[in-house]
Order: sequence, then C-alpha cells, then structure tokens
Amino acid sequence: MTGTVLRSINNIYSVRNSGGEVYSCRIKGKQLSQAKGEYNPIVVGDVVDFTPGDAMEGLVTYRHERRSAFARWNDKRSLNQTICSNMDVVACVCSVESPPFRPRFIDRVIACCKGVQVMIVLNKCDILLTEEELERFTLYKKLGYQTVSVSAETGENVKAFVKLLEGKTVAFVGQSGVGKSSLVNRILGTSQKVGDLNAKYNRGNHTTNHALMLDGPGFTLIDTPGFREISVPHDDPRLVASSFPEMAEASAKCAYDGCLHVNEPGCEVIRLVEKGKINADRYESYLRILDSMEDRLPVWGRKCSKGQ
Ligand SMILES: Nc1nc2c(ncn2[C@@H]2O[C@H](COP(=O)(O)OP(=O)(O)OP(=O)(O)O)[C@@H](O)[C@H]2O)c(=O)[nH]1
Ligand SMILES: [Mg+2]
Ligand SMILES: [Zn+2]
Repeated sequence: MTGTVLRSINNIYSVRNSGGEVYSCRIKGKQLSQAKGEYNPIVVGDVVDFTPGDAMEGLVTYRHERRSAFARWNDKRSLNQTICSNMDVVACVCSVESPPFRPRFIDRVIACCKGVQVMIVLNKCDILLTEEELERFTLYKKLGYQTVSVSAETGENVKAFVKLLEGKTVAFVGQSGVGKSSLVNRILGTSQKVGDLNAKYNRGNHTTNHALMLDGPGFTLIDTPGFREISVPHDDPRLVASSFPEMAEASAKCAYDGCLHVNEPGCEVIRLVEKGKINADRYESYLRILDSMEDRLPVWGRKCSKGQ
C-alpha cells in the first residue's frame, strides 16, 4: 500500500492511503535503506510504501523519492534535518513584531528550500513595519518572490492569501512566534495550539512541536515547528548562491566558473554590490551564510571561501 505521511511523532507515522484511511506506522526493521545517514528517515509529506497489519497499524518499507524538501542543519546532531517534503510552495512566514522582522532569517529559510517555490508571508500586518524594513520586504517582490502581508489576528488580506494557495500543498515555515499556527487556524478554522510570546525576549516559545499536514478546501497546509535560529544544510556552497537570484543571475559574468563571490578577481556580484545594484544587506546576509558553513565545508570549500 502507498500513502502520504501526515504526521510523525516519536518514530510513529500517520500515513494516509489513497482511500483516505489513516494507518499508524513504524519503520520495518532498523532502518530504511533510502535514509542512511539522515537525521530523520521519514517526514511529513513523504510518500511511502507500507504493509498494513492489524488494527490500522502498518510497517513502512520504502520511501519514494522526494520532489521537494525543506531542510536545515541540525547543530546538535551535526546532520542535515529534513522538516517536510513534497510541497509545492514554502510559505516563509515572518512577522512585523514579536519576533521582529528579520530579513536575514528569511534569506536563510530560502536557502533551506530545495526544488520548491518560495512565498514570503508577512504576518501581524496590524502592526507597521518601519520604512527601512518595508523596503527590505519589498525587495523580495522585486527579486521575483510572491509576497503577501496578512494578519491572522484581524483577518486582513487572509482571503487574498488563501487564493494563492489554491490547488497546492503549502508548508508554513519560519521563526517561532511569527504566527504560523495562528494563520492555519484563521484559514482552516482549526484550533492548533497557539503560543504566548516570551515578553522578556520578544520571541516565540516553540509552541508547535511537530509538523502536521492539514486539509483545506482545495489545498493542503503543513504547519511546522518554528526555530529561534536556522542554519542552512551542509551542501555545496554554490547552492547558497543559487538561492540568491540576483547573484545567480550576475554570476554568468564572473571571471571564474563556480565563483563564490567572496573576493575573487573579476567577480560581477562584488562589482554590482559596489555599484549599489545588488542590495548590500542581502550580500552581507549571503556572506554570513557562507561563513556559518565554513567549519562544515569540505576542504576545497574552505580554500575557496577564504580566497586562497
Ligand atoms: N498582533 C498580532 N499577533 C499575532 C498575529 N498572529 C499571531 N499573533 C500572536 O503571535 C503569537 C504566536 O503565534 P503562534 O501562531 O503560536 O506562532 P507560531 O509561528 O505557530 O509559533 P511556533 O509554533 O512556536 O513556531 C500568539 O500570541 C498570537 O496571538 C497577528 O496577526 N497580529
Ligand atoms: Mg505553531
Ligand atoms: Zn562572483
């Protein structure tokens, strides 16, 4: 039998088959051969084969290839950790306040997306961004991302947002406390647990503790647990550059193939940053991501980014 993973808690997976029946599954044997060396073998959104047993239980035998994924670097375990898979869109939810608008966090979220369209959703628009923040937010639209401002609290613009979700599976990811679960509740009329804000630190409290797939009318949502900080997966650093469209575009004119745009001579990206054509804060954000990968890079990567 084949099905989609709706939820995963303590190595027990809720898997729904094509008939809509939900089985409570474990992995058959010790490990899935498709998931060797990964932090977590099965995530919400995965399509799996399983053998049904008694009482709506089952054993997962195979994980189908993922067509898209959202993955981050798990510092504690020193492994890449996939959060959810097979969605059509990642809605990177950010907020105006509590937690404050942090565009560099958004840039990192984008760099954690593989094979999936990214939409930037600014929640808590009942509060206002400063002019400078608004400019940085508007930049995403100029770069080609779909952007939308909503308020889960007042319902402002939520209808327009829902229109963008039609026919799609959309994962809500972002910092803890930005209002992912509040938005899910506002859209679906569900009652996912919503957190109090940590007044002292002006941030979320990790209210949602596991990812969950929820059906809407004509679309599907995945609510995910928020992070306080996020690191991009350990991978080829050139993939990071490819998640900055303005740099990816310019790189065709860099003197070196596979230029990392750090301090290479004849680098078109650096030239455009100096001319003010590429936003300096985005470039700084990019360099910090590379920096944060430094101690995790293979040797050739380290040499490259130090420009030796
Ligand atoms: N002012 C305002 N507050 C909001 C809005 N949406 C959510 N909040 C508040 O933000 C806080 C956090 O909301 P959650 O929905 O729990 O945030 P989350 O992103 O799911 O957080 P995690 O599950 O920890 O990742 C709650 O106190 C909400 O009441 C909004 O549109 N405006
Ligand atoms: Mg939540
Ligand atoms: Zn370059």
